[in-house]
Amino acid sequence: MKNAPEITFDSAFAEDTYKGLKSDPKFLLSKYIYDKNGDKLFQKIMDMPEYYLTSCEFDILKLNAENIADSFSSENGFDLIELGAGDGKKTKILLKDMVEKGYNFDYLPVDISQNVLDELENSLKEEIPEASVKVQQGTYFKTLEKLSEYNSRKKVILVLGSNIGNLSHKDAVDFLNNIRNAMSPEDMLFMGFDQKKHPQKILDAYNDPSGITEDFNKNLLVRINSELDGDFNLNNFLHWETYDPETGTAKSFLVSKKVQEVNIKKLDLQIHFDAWETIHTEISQKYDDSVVKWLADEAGLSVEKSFGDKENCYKNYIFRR
Ligand code: AVJ
Repeated sequence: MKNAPEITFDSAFAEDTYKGLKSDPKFLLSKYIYDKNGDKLFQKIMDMPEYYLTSCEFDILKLNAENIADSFSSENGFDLIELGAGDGKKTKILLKDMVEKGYNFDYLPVDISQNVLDELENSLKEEIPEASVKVQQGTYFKTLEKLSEYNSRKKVILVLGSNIGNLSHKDAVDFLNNIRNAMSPEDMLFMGFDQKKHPQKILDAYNDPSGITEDFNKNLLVRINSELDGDFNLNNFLHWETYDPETGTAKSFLVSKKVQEVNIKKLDLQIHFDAWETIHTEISQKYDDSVVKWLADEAGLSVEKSFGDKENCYKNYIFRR
C-alpha cells in the first residue's frame, strides 16, 4: 500500500486548520479563537447582558459562598487549584470568604498564559493580600499531574464558566477522567455546567445584536489571515447560531454568503466555498442533572452536591471520585 503524501505543518493550528477546511462539511476548532484579541472579545462577551452565564454563576457563588467554602475546608488545609482562571472575578468571592474565615489554603490558578497569571496575581495582591497565591503556568493535565505527585494535602479543583461546554460528550468524559486520575479520595472537583432552558434565551446569548459574538467567532478567520497568510474576506461570511433543545447543543457557524475562493498561502491551499456553505466553529453544550450524572458516571466520579440559581439557569456541582 502506498502512503499518502506526507505534509508537514509548522504548528498544531496550521495542521488543524488544514484538516478542518479540507473536510466536508468544513469545521474549525473553537480553542483557536483565544489569542490576545480573542481573549479580549471573550471578556466583552462576559460583560454582555445577553450572556447570562457569567452573572448566574456569580450569583450562585455569592449566595452560597459560605456553604461552598465550608465543604472545601479540611483540617490539614487544602490547595484550591483553578483550571482556566481568567481574571478570577468569580473565584475572588470564594477567596474572600475563605480568607475571612481564616482557612488554611493556597490558591493555585493554572493557565497556559503567563500574562493572564501575572495580571491575576497583581490584582489579588491588591484586593485580597492575605491569600497565599501560587500561580502555575502550564497545561491543565500536566500541571495537575505534577501537583498530585508531590502534594499530599487535600486538593479542590475548580473549573468555572461552563468551559466543558465546548467539548463533545466523549471529550468531556475524557476531560473528567483526566481530572479524576489526579484526584485522591478526599479531593473534590467543583465545576459549572450551563443548564437547558428556554431556547430563545440561549440563542440570544450567542447572537448578540452588537456583533461581539460575531467578531469572536470570526477571530478564527482573522487568525488564519494573519498567522497563515490567508485572504478571508470577513464580510463574505455571516455568524449563525443554532440550538437543538433535544440534545442541548448550541452550535456556531460561519456561513459563506456567496461562491468564493479563499487562499491560504502558508498551507499552500485554495479553498472553494459554495454559496451558503458552512464552517462549523464551536459547540456550547447545555446540560441537565441526568446528563451531568451520566458524564460523571462514565468518568468514575460521583455527584455529591449541586448549587443552582432560582431558575436553575446554571448549576455548580461538587464531584468526588
Ligand atoms: C468559554 C466555552 C464557556 O461556550 O459559552 C461564548 C465561549 N462562545 N460565546 C461558551 C463562548 C460564544 C463560552 N465558553
